[in-house]
Amino acid sequence: MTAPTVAVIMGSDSDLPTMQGAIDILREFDVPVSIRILSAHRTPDEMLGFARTAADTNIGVIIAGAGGAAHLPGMVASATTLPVIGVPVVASSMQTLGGVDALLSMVQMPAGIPVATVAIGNAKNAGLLAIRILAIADSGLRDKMASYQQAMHDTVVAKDTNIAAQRD
Ligand code: RP5
Repeated sequence: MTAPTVAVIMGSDSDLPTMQGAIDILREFDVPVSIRILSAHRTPDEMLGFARTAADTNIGVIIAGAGGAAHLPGMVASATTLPVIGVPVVASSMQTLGGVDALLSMVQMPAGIPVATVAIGNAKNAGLLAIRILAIADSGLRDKMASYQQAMHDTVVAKDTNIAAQRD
């Protein structure tokens, strides 16, 4: 069986610089990524077509980023059984409310249709959460995640040692 893919979808190519954070960390962990531009408002048929068939493909987790009236993650979640992680984007090409508009659109889902929403612009955490979900059934990925966390730990300890040397 081939390794599950994480689908990174976004409402516009203007979201790509933000969503790159998810793509980069997934590639760092050697997780296969498929990238799509699917707009809940501009290409609703394509978005629903994707969502309705995603669970029948090799996709294991969907990461969906959008800005403004960000309905993409919620609408996709309504038409799939796969876990959906939402990334609120600060839309670059329109007047926005600093991403709070997108955050509230994603996080205030009605009971029954969950979207696991990360912080505004924090696509990296969406990627890491997707990896943790896939790691439930993949011990190799679990080991990589443990190493990643250990490296972060060691970095902070080194910084603490360094700052202590300057302080004392
Ligand atoms: C949303 O509208 C997209 O996710 C994007 O963040 C925002 C603006 O899109 P563009 O006008 O830049 O294509 O649907």
